[in-house]
Amino acid sequence: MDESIEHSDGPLLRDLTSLGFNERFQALFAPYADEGLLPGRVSRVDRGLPLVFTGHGEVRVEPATHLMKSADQAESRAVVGDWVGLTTPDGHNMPIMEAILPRASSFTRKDPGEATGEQVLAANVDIVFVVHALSKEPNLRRLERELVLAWESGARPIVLLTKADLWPEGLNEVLEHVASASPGVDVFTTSSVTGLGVPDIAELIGPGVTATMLGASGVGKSTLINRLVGEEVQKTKEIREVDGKGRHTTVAREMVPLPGGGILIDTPGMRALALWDASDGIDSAFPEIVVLAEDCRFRDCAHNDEPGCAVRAAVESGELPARRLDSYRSLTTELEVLAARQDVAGRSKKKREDKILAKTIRRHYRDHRHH
Ligand SMILES: Nc1nc2c(ncn2[C@@H]2O[C@H](COP(=O)(O)OP(=O)(O)OP(=O)(O)O)[C@@H](O)[C@H]2O)c(=O)[nH]1
Ligand SMILES: [Mg+2]
Ligand SMILES: [Zn+2]
Repeated sequence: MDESIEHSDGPLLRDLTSLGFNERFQALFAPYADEGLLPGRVSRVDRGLPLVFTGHGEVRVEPATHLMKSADQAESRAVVGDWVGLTTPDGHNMPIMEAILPRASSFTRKDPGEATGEQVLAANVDIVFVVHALSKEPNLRRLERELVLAWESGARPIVLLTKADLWPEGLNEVLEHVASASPGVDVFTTSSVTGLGVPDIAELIGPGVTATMLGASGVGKSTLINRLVGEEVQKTKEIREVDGKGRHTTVAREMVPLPGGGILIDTPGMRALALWDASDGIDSAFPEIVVLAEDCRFRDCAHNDEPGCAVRAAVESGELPARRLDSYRSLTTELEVLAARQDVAGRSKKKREDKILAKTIRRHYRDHRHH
C-alpha cells in the first residue's frame, strides 16, 4: 500500500480545523510551514510508529532520528492528539515526523513500569470524561483520583455516569454522592441502550473539540463512542469474570472523529492510575479543602492534630465529610512519596492554565461559604 502523503486521499480526507487545528496550533506551526512541513494530528501509535491524520488522508509515519535520540522522552515521543510536522524526503515512502508542536494540555500518569517515570497518555485534549457505570454505586475514591489526573491535564473534567438503564430507581441519591466527590465539575448521565443523554455528550464535543475518557474496563466507553458515531467503529464486549489478562476490550488509545466534527479518544480501561506531579490537580479537585485551609493557624498545616486547624474543625462541625479529608490526605501523601523519590533538579516545571481555573473555582467556593 502506498502511504506517502501525496497519494493517500479519498475517504480518509479530513478537515484539519474540525480536527482541532485552531489558531493557536496554526501559529505554532507557521515556522514549520515555512520549512515546507505538512501539519497532521497523531490518531494512534503502534510500536512507536504514529498514525497521522493530515489534510490529505491518514498516513503511517516514522519519527525523525533527532526525536528518537532526544533524552526528553515526554516531549519527543508523539502521543495520541499531538500536532506534528511531516516531510517526505526524496526516495522515502514513509513520511518522516520532524517536529512535535508544544502541547496545550497533556494527560499524564506515573509510568506503571518505572519508579519515577512520567507517561504521557494523550495530548491537546479539551475535555476529560471521567466515566463510571451505574451498574453499581460508583467508587468515589477512584472517582476522586481520576478527577485529580483530569484536572492536572489542563483539560476540563466532566463526570459521565453510563448505563443509567441499569440503575434500579431514583438517581437523586447517587447523584448527590457523586457531586460531593466532584465539586465544580459537571455530571452527565447516559445510557447507550436507551440513548438517554447521548445527544448532550455529542453537543459537548463540537467541531474542533477533543475529548477523551478515563474509566475502568467495561464501563461502556467504546459502546458510547459507537452510539455517538452511529455505527460499530470500536469493538465492545461483555464484561468477563476477572481473569487477570485479556480483560480489556480496547487495547490502544485511538482518536475517533465524530459526525458532529469533534474528536473522542477511546482509551483502554486503566487499573494503575498513579499520580504524577499532580499538586495543582489535587488543589483543583479539592477546592473546598484548599479554601478551608486558608483559615488554619499554620500555613503548612497538614490537618492532622495541629492546633487551630480549620479543616478538622469543619469535619467536626459536619461542614466537610470526613471521607473528603481522608481522600485528600492519601492523595497528598502519594505525591509526597513520589516527590521524595524524584531527583528534584530533574523535575518538570510545567505550569498550566488550570492554575487560573483552580483559582476561579476556589473563589466560587469561598463566596459560596461566606454568603
Ligand atoms: N445496560 C447497559 N450496558 C452497556 C451500556 N454501555 C455499555 N454496555 C455494555 O457494557 C459492556 C462493556 O462495554 P464496552 O463499551 O466494551 O466497555 P469499555 O469501557 O470500552 O471497556 P474497555 O475497552 O475494556 O476499557 C458491553 O457488554 C456493553 O454492551 C449501557 O448504557 N447500558
Ligand atoms: Mg473499550
Ligand atoms: Zn489544617
